Amino acid sequence: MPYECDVVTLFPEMFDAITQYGVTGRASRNSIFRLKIWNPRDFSDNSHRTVDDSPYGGGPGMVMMAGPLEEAIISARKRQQMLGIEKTEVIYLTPQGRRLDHCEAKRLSLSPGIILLCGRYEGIDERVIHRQVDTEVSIGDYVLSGGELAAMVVIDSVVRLIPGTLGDPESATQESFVNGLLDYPHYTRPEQYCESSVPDVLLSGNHALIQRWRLQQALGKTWLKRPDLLKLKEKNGITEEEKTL
Ligand code: 6GU
Repeated sequence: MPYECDVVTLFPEMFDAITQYGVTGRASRNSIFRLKIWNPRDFSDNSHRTVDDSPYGGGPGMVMMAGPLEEAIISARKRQQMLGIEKTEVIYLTPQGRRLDHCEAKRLSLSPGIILLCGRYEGIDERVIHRQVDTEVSIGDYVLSGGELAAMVVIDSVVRLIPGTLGDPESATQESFVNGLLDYPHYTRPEQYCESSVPDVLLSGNHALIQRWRLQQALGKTWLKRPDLLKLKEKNGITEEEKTL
């Protein structure tokens, strides 16, 4: 069964970026995940398909109205229910949410499906959050013009963790953050490039030595660029696999 992603958005076409290209495009074609888009405009109560209105209390910009948004979410819930998914988590993309990290992506990848709610304008009517949203997720401390790019970041980070998405199943376990460290450096042909050569150990054919070198490199790079990650690693201890290196 595919991982079921229902997305509520005013800009359905933006999601072609994940269904048509690269790793997520292949995962979509191979039915590893399925994307179903719900446009709040289709749930508007007037012929102009209005979905926004001015904010109570005044102030700049517009706010997404509760009605069309909630109807779209309810339709998404019903679709997931029909597929046997009972209590689908509804996630609102907002800079006020908890920051997305590998752990959260992993957690979401273990559920059968999610509903992602993308806001536009100044935001959405607070009552939709109270009534329908389970989790608020941010992708970093900056403001985007809407939740769509953030939703695609969530989907990409989740889908690549689903078994079958990546060609080589090892690539998902070798990556940055999976072991709590940054990635090790990569090299390919040519062996000599502008006076710079590939580290000898990678040409040695000694797999144990290569694994050990890669762990050293990952540790060094993490220490230099992201020492905060090492603090976490200290707390969690080294893995059984790392002990063998
Ligand atoms: Cl999830 N949404 C929006 N609109 N802006 C953001 C964000 C999300 N995360 C960081 N900035």
